[in-house]
Amino acid sequence: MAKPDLLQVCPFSKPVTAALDEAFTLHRYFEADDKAALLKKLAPTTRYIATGGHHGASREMIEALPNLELISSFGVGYDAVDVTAAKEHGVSVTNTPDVLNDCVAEVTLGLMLALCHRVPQSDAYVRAGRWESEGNFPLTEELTGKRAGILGLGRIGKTIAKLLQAFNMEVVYHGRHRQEDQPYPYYADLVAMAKDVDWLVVIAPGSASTQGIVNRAVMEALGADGHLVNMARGSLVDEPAMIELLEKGALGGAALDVFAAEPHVPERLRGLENVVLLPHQGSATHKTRAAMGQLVVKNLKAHLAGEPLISPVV
Ligand code: NAP
Ligand code: 8YV
Repeated sequence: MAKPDLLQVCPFSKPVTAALDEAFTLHRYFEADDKAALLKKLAPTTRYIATGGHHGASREMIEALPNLELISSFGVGYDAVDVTAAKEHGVSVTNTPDVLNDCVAEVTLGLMLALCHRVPQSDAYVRAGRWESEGNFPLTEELTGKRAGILGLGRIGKTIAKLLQAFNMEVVYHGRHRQEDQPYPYYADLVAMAKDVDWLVVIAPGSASTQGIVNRAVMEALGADGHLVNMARGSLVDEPAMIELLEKGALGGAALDVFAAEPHVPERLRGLENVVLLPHQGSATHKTRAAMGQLVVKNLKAHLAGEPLISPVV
């Protein structure tokens, strides 16, 4: 029997590609010179899309494939998939939750430690021979005993909270709902929380409701001694306001894994001393990316076998 067609929106690792290739006939959208022609050719038969968190699936793509049944997306954040269009057309969407919680939390702590202990700067100091020529590096801050506010106490937020507690940090959180089963104090108001914390850790999804949620008022409340950590999406933070506040010292520092227009990072931000910048590394380990890839494949194969989806979001 012929394998069903699958539109592959972006490249995947070799094992994921091989596993997809076993069960589907792959059509590589990212390699097609004439993308509209490829969609037209696939329209009568294609029920599956496999995509990535950065590439997603647009309304145009969804509507070009009238037989589409499932979009399997790599990454827990699926903000690049037009879920409104998917719902309208009865198309299911899956993501890759949970398997990346530990990795993203670990990278978050790494960024926070790097920012407060000025790890990139002190490493550069040693490499430049300045320890020997100029003496000891200036004293730094530490995490121990500080208060952290988590914006988005979900799967990853809770994992981060546990690690912060190992540093004797006090954890509080903001979300749309109070979570009665959680031991941490809840703030219904984000500005109020920002005023009360030393670190604001952003780990809520990119969505219409979170667009620009970390605005100027929030960052001013965090203040000159406060630190912003963005592990979520660039869309949650007013990036121009953040840069301006960091430049004039009205915001103490920022540890950033995500940006408004990735992979572009504004030159003014790259020039600052009070920031640590990562190229969206939250889940970027061999182990975690392999587990995410397996979940992309498992969801597709479950649907193919007529079994329930493993991690549906729509
Ligand atoms: P999750 O389990 O769905 O948790 C999301 C949390 O955000 C929930 O606690 C939710 O609480 C809160 N939230 C949602 N909308 C909100 C709003 N409008 N205002 C305030 N809080 C809101 O998600 P997760 O698995 O932890 O992942 C979170 C996000 O992290 C992903 O969507 C992705 O964008 C990002 N991420 C980034 C990386 C990276 O590499 N940097 C890796 C993985 C994930 P309420 O419902 O109570 O509001
Ligand atoms: C990935 C992420 O880098 O899972 C997410 O939401 O942001 C990261 O794990 C990305 O989605 C890969 O496409």
